Order: sequence, then structure tokens, then C-alpha cells
Amino acid sequence: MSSATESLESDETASHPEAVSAFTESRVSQVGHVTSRAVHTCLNHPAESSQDVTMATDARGKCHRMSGRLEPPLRAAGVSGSAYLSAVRPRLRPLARAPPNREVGRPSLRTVPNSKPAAMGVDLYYMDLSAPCRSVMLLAKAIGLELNLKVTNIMTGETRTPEFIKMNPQHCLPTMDDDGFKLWESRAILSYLASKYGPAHLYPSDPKERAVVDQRLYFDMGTLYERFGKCVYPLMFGDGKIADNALDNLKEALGWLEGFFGDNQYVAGPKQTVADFAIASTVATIEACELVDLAAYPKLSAWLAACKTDMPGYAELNGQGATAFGGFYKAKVNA
Ligand SMILES: N[C@@H](CCC(=O)N[C@@H](CS)C(=O)NCC(=O)O)C(=O)O
Repeated sequence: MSSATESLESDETASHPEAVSAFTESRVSQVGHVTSRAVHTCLNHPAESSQDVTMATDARGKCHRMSGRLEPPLRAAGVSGSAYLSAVRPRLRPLARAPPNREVGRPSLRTVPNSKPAAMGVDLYYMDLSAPCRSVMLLAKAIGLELNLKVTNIMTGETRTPEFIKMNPQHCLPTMDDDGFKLWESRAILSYLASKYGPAHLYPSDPKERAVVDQRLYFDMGTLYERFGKCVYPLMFGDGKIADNALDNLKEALGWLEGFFGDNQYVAGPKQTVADFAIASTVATIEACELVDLAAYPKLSAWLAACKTDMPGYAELNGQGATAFGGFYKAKVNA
């Protein structure tokens, strides 16, 4: 059984066994299958079933933005889940490319609610150089969530103003404000946004699947990025003293990450999760600094190459910022 089906089971099968067959059957579709939450909406909330189906995942678990009107409450009329999806599927179509975001001249991250819509979009205080910020922007783009991007320059003290400190006393980026709910720590933001606005597989509810995703997130923050930082930050922002073993420690962490893949395509298993977005921004930054030859990690290299082509908006939302970070670091090395 696919993990997509498993996550559906853990969410809804107890009350709606028909959803599993519908979900499995829909995997053969060219279009992709409707996410478990969309199925959930159809089956559990007939009153809401005239809303758009806005997210679908393909057979590899990748997210696609889709739109299509759902039929009136077919379940209420005694129609099974699989018949319901058969009726819905032909109406799914890819959404047109979104217009640029006027505030910062980026592609708009149009709201595509999978559960509840973000009424006014989600505010994100960010800067491109920051890998944690880029991970959040990549995820938002992938799930079609509209972000109100607020460029914030840490170098000129824009996170130290009384207004910013009131919002986030820790004065760090990224900081998110979702209709008054303020959050920082990029990986917590990823999990929150995926849980609230994304398809279930990005942050699975199954305890073991979620634990593996969390392990990867903590590994990214506490080991991989930490060790990377020890290779570059002293030169970029400190006294220039890099510990002798710093690079070997980073290579060791990359070796562990290489091992995490096993036979899987993604960092936390067979499906894309929030951990892919966190680690893609970290590894892209490592690559841009040219500290390590990533070819020594073939699975990691293949995954990063796939992220570059498959993650929507990758070049603009992650590639450019990572390159700028790398340029900053290399300028310090050569100074
Ligand atoms: N673990 C945090 C790191 C946050 C962080 O250190 N952000 C940096 C930019 S990459 C920052 O805002 N530094 C300025 C400050 O802390 O005052 C996350 O992932 O969000």
C-alpha cells in the first residue's frame, strides 16, 4: 500500500473505508490523485463540496495545483467515494501561471487552500541570502500559498526595531505572521504551513512517518546546517578562525544524509515532505560555497538535481539566494 494511502487511512479510513479505494484507483489517472484532505472534504462535508479542488498529488507524491468544481453532495445522494472521484477527476485542470507579486516583483504565490484558505495571504519577513527563509518560500510556492513577502535586512538592523522585536523577540528571519499568528524557526514554519495549507503527505500524520520527517528536520538544523555554519560563518561574520575538523565534520554529516535516502527518492522516504524543502535550501547553500564536491554523494546529488527541476520556482526562490550566499562567502575567502 502506498504511503499516500496509508496517510489517508490514518486520517479518515476508520469512518470512510470507501475513500481508500477511491484514492488508490485515482492513482492511475494522468492528472494525479486528489489529496486525502480533498477527499475528506468531499466525503465528510457535503455542504462544502461545491468548493474548488485545489491540490492534487501525482503517483510519485509530488504536489500539483489543480482546480475544478466539485459536484454537489454526491455522497449524500448515496454515491461511493470512487464514483465521486470519477466524477471529479475530468474536471481537474492545471492552474494557469500566477501573475507577479507586485510587492517584490516575484511570482505571486497564489492561495490554493487545501484545508482552510489564508484569508489575506501569509506575511513572511525574509531575506534571500538566508537558507531558512528560502525553504519557506519554496514550500509556499509548491503548495500554492500566497505569501506577502517583506524583505527585511538583518545587516541594517531591520530585525532590531521595536516593532520587529515585539513580533519576534528573538529577532531572526524567517518570521511568519498568519493572520496574527506569529511564528519563527523555519522548520516549525514549514510544518505549520504544510499542516494547515498543504497536502497530507508533506507533513504526514502517521506517528512513525512524521517522526522520520522530524528527525530529518532536526538533523538539518542541529547537525547539517550547524556543521556547515562552522565552516563558513567565522569567515563571513566572525574572527575568521575555522576549526581544523570543521570540513571533515560537514562531510560526515553529508555522508549520513546520503545514507538516509536508502532506496527512496526523497530525504524522508518515498514521498516529498517538508524535510525536502528544508534540506534543499541547506544543501544548495553548501553547494554554492563550493566547500565540498557533492558528486561524492550520488544519491544526494541526484535528489538535488531533481529539486532544481521539480520544485516550482526553484531557481528564483532558492538558486539565486544560494548563489548570492556562496558569492559572499567566496569573496571573504579570496579577500
Ligand atoms: N534556526 C533558525 C535560524 C534563524 C536565523 O539564524 N536567521 C538569521 C538569518 S539566516 C537571522 O535572522 N539572523 C539575525 C538575528 O538572529 O538577529 C531558522 O531556521 O529559522
